Amino acid sequence: MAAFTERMGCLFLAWLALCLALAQAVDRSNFKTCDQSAFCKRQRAVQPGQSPYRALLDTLQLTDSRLSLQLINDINKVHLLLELYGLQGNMTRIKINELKPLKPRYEVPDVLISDPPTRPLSMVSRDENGAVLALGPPGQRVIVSARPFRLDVMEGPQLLLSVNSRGLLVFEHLRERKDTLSHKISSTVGSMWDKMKSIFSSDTSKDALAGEGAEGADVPAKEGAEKDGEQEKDKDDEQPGMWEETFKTHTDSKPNGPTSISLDFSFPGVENVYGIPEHADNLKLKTTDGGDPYRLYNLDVFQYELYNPMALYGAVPVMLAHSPQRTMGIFWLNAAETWVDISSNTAGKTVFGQMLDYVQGASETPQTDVRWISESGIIDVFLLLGPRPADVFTQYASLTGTQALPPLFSLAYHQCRWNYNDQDDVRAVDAGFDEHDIPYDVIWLDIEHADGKRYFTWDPNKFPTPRDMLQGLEDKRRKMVAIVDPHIKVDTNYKIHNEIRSKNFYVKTKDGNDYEGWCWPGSAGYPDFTKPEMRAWWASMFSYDQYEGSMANLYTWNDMNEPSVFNGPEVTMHKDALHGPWEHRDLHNLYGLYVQMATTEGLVQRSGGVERPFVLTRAFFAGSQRFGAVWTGDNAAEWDHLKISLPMCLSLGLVGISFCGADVGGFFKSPSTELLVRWYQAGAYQPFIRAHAHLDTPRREPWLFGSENTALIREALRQRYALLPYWYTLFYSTHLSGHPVMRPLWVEYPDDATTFSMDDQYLLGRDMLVHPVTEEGSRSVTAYLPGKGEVWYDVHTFQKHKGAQNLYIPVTMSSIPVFQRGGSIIPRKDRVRRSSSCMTNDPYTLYVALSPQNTAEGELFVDDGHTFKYQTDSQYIHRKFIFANQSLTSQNADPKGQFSTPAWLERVVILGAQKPSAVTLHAADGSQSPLEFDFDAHTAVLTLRKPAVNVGADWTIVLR
Ligand code: NBV
Repeated sequence: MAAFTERMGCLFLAWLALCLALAQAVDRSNFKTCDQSAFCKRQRAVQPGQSPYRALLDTLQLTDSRLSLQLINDINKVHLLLELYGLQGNMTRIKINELKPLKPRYEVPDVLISDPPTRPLSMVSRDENGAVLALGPPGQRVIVSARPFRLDVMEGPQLLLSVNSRGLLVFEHLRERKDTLSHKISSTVGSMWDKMKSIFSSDTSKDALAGEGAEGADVPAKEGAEKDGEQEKDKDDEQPGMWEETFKTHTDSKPNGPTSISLDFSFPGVENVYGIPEHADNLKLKTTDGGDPYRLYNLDVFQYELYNPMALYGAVPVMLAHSPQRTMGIFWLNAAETWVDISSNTAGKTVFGQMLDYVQGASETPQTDVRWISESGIIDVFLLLGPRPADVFTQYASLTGTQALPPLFSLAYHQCRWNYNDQDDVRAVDAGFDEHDIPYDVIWLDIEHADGKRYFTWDPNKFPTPRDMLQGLEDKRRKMVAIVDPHIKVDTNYKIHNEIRSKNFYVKTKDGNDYEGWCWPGSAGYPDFTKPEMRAWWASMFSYDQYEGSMANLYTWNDMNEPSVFNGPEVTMHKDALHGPWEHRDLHNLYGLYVQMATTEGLVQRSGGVERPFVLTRAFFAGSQRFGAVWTGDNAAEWDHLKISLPMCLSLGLVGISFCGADVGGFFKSPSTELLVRWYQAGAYQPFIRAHAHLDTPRREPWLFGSENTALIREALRQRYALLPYWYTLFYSTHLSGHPVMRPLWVEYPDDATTFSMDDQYLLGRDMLVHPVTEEGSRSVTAYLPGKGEVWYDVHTFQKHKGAQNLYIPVTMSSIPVFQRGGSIIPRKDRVRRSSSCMTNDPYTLYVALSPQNTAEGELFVDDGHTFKYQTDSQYIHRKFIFANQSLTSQNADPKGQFSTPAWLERVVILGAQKPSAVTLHAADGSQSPLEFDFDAHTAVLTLRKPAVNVGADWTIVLR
């Protein structure tokens, strides 16, 4: 039997390999459109303006920070419970659930870092039409309208946003299945659906509304379903796809029937919305009229296509709405399959059309309307009321936490491919970097390193002595990352499988058996990571005595954690699979987060809680930022894929996940040399930089493309390494604040409309602007330097340019257009070595870029780079540098910091300077000494030599 299964597995994998080889692009037919997803289709068929929901004002209760109120659906008489909470930090939370659900509905655990602190609400007025509540911040109110139910959030006279103003609140209540037989018939006769739809669509439902509790109708408030409602419910029950749904060869049994929810939000004055990753699309979200909504459903999409709203590996249900006046956000806390529709009254209008409207005085206020649809769970939504982009980041971070502070090495360069074949290969590649004088920190092992895809083990022939291999890397102060996927080979000789099975930790089928699917190892079980006991056990598997061959410099990569199930519906897990009492349907988008959470915990625990972990994940959800890095999955070696890596990572940064990168070089196919070089250059300025390639592609280590190209790649990586102090300081600040490391320009220039749809350039922090070359054969790029009255310095030539302007930049193959903002100070380590940890005690250079007012400011964060001691023992240095009145001062930005370093300041480079007659260093002990300097009149660069002060000390340098 085992042999038979094994053979079937091999056949399946052979078939899969063939498909992989033949396939060119995504096979869209493997993935559902909204029309093919019964709940999405049902919900989308509901037209605006016909809301059956009415607030029952006599049920309104207000206790300090919580408003509760029942809503009734006047068609089916089902009662909902609305709760509205005022939250500290200018947020409001709205929860809607059934008042009396037949059984509990799923509420997402483990994503919020704590119960959000509330703030008092107060009643301003109420009458029979509604109520007005004060939310706390001056002039902020929420107007509750009863008939039909809607909410409007106002600030003074300004309407910030409306909820259910288009009447798209739909809450499919749990129900008993009435007539199994008739349902079966109706669900198999697909064409009947069209007839049903025409009966239900506009006219009938309008009549129903008019007759039974639409505006003006006098319907008594009663709890639960009533008799009239029962009839309506029966009609509902007849819709296909409610109790069972088939897609391709897969049938989804739906023992709970229809459970989907939907709600609309309108943003008057807003034309730009962003976020809801992961999609391979532009940064600024598009309207979805006439196409599919953006889909959030973690999926392993083979050879994904660009510029469309199809789901990808991760999902963060957070959207930002931005106008020059205000930035706000919506956080839809639901882990089920979700679709987001976007429409706008200005979309599609040409600039000329808009101008014409303006001239004719006919322009209506622009408005963006969005509608969220999820398959199950409850409505639990946070309104992040801004008003500035920075406020929205702080608000969201206060709910889901901030980016974990990465170990410093993980911000350096990673070398990966599927696969490095054996220990000799690893040794040779590692040596190659030294031979070619290219810095690198981490070499990666993909699935072939494990013994028959049994993770936590090593192939005994290819990797017989993993500790020797790891020690070899350690000797060079380098690391390794090995893959640990969550599909576990069903094999009674495999310890991990046996333990999971005996502890009953596998996800179950709807019938209560261990769920099995096909994946790399053949038949595989999927651990139920939603169980805390399972996660604790998984974490314990990373301890050095359990994970044989592992050492402290081995870190982890979690792939395929959507989860990917080759023979499952849409290449993922069956929705009716069970995690304890919950269906996979309820929590699908959370699975990947839990895998990374448990793995991270394992890496922390193995060091007794001392060392910071590094775990890369492919699937993610809101809150995943707390557990490590993400990458954009299986891209391709094409110019468009290089281009899309910018908006994909920018979108993630906007919703808290800053540690993002794309496979450098492209995963599928082979890059041209030009593309590879450009990708290294772009990757050097993205948060996570890892080269990676598919098993079938030719080798592409950086020295395989001729010495000229090796030199170009070396130079790009050297720029990365020199800037590591800036990257690290930025990550520290993101770790504290939740502000993205990689930022769209509009985040810093919120009222500059030129920046709103830009996604071919971005900022790192506030102070560095990057416009990578992403076009084949480029001779030039045009970068937009923002900020009227600001200046920007080219970091390579030190040439000064005024903002705001479109700057034409001629480029050669060595160009990476990067600019430093006048007014900033950026720390660098200009002596690059073979790995970041070899540079730990190296001296710093400060690049002081003067503003037109001759001022500048910057920061530096230093700690040991790898432990939690910065948190537990205040082992850090946090400096603030200020240039003003011709003096550069280093101050302690945080007196709690206790760390010390031998690293000193070897140079200060002042851009946009004038020649001083003398330069004096004033040290903390009161001593003064003259400093040598050079002044280049042509570039206006003043270089101060060897201040030789400790980087953690107080000092001032005075120019005269
Ligand atoms: O483990 C093999 C690959 C991996 O290299 C890649 O980075 C992942 O995104 N993995 C997907 C599985 C198969 C890809 C065709």
